Amino acid sequence: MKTRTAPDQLNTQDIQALDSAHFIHPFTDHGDLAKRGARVIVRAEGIYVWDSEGEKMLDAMSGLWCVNVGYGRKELADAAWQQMMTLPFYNSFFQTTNLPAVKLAARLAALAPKVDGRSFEHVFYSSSGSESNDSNVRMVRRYWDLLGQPQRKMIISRHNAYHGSTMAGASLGGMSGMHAQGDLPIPNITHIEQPYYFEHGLPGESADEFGLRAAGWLEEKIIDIGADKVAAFIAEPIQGAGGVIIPPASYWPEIQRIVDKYGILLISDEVICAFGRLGHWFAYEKFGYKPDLVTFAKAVTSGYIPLGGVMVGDRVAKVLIEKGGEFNHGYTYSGHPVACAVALANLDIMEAEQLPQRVRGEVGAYFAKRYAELGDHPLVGMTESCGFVAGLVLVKNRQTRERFSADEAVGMVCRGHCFRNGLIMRAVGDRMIIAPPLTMTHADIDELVRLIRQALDLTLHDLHQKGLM
Ligand code: PXG
Repeated sequence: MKTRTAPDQLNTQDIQALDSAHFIHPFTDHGDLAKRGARVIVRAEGIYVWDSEGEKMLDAMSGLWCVNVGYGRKELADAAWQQMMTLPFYNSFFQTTNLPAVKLAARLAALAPKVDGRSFEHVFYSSSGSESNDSNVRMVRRYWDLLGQPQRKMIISRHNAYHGSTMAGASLGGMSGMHAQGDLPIPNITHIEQPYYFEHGLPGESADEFGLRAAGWLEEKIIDIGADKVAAFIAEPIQGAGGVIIPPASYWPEIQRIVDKYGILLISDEVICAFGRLGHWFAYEKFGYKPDLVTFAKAVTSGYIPLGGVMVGDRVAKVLIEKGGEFNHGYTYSGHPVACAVALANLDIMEAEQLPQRVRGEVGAYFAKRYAELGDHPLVGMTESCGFVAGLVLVKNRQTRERFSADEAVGMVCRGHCFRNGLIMRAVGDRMIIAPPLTMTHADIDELVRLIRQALDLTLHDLHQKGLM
């Protein structure tokens, strides 16, 4: 029987039943969820979230790679409230604009570092990373059309990349499971292999040798397709959803050499990596490359309200603006005043607390050192981190690097132990990954590492019991 009770009077089972009856979740097997019942998250403060049973969990994933300033920031709620009372919404289609959108665009332009005189003076707004990457496809195609090279249509991406879940986003992404369900990729998108040294490095090959070889796959693909047909290369600085795949130092400079050589556009998808996550406002600065377009979302508002967009570099902006006339593309919420006001308040916090500097400095170094200590655990094949993202590989045998098979689902076993013991950590196959809030103190980092080690111990015990080790 359906009852209409105030939500705060519902108990966990009631909420789970309603959830199961009415809410289709993203990336979820609903048959399985119905059996288990969803975990109901009810509140959050700092680096912790609480569920409806009162369990407290350290959120080492910052929500979903986005709550960079941590939870409970009153300044962000105040900014939203004030903007809603002043101008909750107005569109920016018909030669109108609004103050928060203008201020934010100018602020982002000032934060984006110039490389070799190339700068980012323009911003195109959306409400998510997926939409932003759809906009990238539109902008890239328009750019080449306007330059009289409409045959330059092909966008090259990488296997195991994540660029979103819309038709173009999922096509740009390299997730085979997503392609299989939607007749994807859409035409004119192709993929090369990812720069994952642990998986694709050859015996005796150094990480830097591998990085050059992996970048070389781009050049091979360009030659294969014909350089005059290639529009752009898109990549995450570090692959996030793919499992925190950190490319060797030699990779990005070689990619830059290749895109320059063939004149193709470079799109840096920084939905995860921007806004301090790697110790810089934008991640291309960390790796020293020169993108033409930069995708952002998530931490631009620390996830408090949806906002995304594209930083449009001079090369593309000049053509779109000077030659383009009307660009037939945009969203109702492009430049949403409340989202932009929250983003401005979020950037204020990041600047006042010097969060990128913290991550790049002593706190980041402490995080890297403590995280690396997990590498001595009998289940861990290797650890790696960069700024405030980190991953480790669970292996059967540290000496031989023997991996678990996919059906042993070792990551999910470990993730289960994390949840039950007050830690939110993400599993991607046999990789366990984290992206904690940038506000973590030394004590928080100690607690995080203690909880991870505890989950690893419990996983090891579990595997022994099941005879899998
Ligand atoms: N690009 C990148 C690099 C991302 O990480 C998107 C685009 C799409 O953003 P939206 O806002 O449309 O979701 C993302 C999103 C995971 C996970 O399981 C990661 C993302 C989204 C959902 C799950 O790690 N990243």
